[in-house]
Amino acid sequence: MNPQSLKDAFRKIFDAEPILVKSPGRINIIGEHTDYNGGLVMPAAINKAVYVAISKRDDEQIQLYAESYEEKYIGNISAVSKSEKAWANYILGVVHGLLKRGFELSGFNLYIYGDVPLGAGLSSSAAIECATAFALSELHQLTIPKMDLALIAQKAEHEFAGVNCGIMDQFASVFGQKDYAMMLDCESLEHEYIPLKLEGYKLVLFNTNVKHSLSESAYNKRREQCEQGVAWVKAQHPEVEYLRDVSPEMLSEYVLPKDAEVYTKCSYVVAEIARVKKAAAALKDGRLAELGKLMFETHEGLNKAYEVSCKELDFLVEQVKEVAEVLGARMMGGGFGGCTINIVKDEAIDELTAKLTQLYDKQFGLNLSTYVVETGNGSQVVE
Ligand code: GAF
Repeated sequence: MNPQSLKDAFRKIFDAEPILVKSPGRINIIGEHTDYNGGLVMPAAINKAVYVAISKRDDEQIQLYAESYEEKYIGNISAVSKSEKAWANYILGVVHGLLKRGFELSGFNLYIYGDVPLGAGLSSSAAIECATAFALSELHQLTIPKMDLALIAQKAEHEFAGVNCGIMDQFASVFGQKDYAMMLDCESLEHEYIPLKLEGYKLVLFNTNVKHSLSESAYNKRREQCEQGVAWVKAQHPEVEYLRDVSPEMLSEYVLPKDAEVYTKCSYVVAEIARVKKAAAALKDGRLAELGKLMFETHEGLNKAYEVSCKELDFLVEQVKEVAEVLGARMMGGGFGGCTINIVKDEAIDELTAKLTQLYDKQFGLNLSTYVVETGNGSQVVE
């Protein structure tokens, strides 16, 4: 849907003139499950986004319309609480967060549409939250700093969607820049834009089109395991706040004797943070083969140690391991489904896609979707 037809659709439903904003989905090149450990991540925003058209109302009502579900939600600004409609919760969580921070909001009409594939690990939920936060800020001229928009959006995910996520997805959605990846320090929130120069290669996503039900509970459990590991180290080293402050030696000394599983999970995170540093240097120097190798290592860690992969993702990574034109591949995002991210030589993309599609269908009887990544800009007003 183009911006004009989106605005038309809004006018038809709400009989009012909207402001239109958008906020993109994201990829992550490397740095998985490190964000909530105060570690490093390297995401980029993509050119698929969630669009929010919005206008003020004269009353206190909140009227939401989701294009993809053809469904309406009606509530009131003075009594914002969780809804049975999962899609509405991402929006309501943001409204709740803004009110809690003392921002005054009027009633509003909101129309939501997006082309970020759902459940594909491309952060459609963060894109909804960030688009909503940005739209409400623009509508009420709140001039909320960008980082606060991302933090409010993250809080909405915690409180209204029940996932104790880190800041990576919301950060990427708000701060993305076309042709750049970002290396974000999730403790200090300092970040650096790194040109995504892939010289003859492209980032390709293969979407398993599965999302195993484990994903949310396992995500929260992993976070708890990491926090447990930190608590054991902290008892001896009070200065330690996150796993990013912990060394492999500390894990062997204080965590391994307590719980081998927690040790394995924490060790993956500590190793992954070190890999992001190496990957950033490799990307800056154009050493793509090295970057690719690190991505394969990340997958190995996510599969064997962190245990957030699944057979479909493993299959797709395994199939490209010996393909010379693929420099690296790994599962991307929280896990248990969604996409793999691959660095693939331009000329090889079509043939590889055809081959993998066939193999994936044969193995699982499932359709494989492919996206050749194009990066995009973060939250913005659309004229
Ligand atoms: C999900 C979460 F939302 C992110 O915060 C991040 O932890 C990611 O999984 C794993 O790296 O996308």
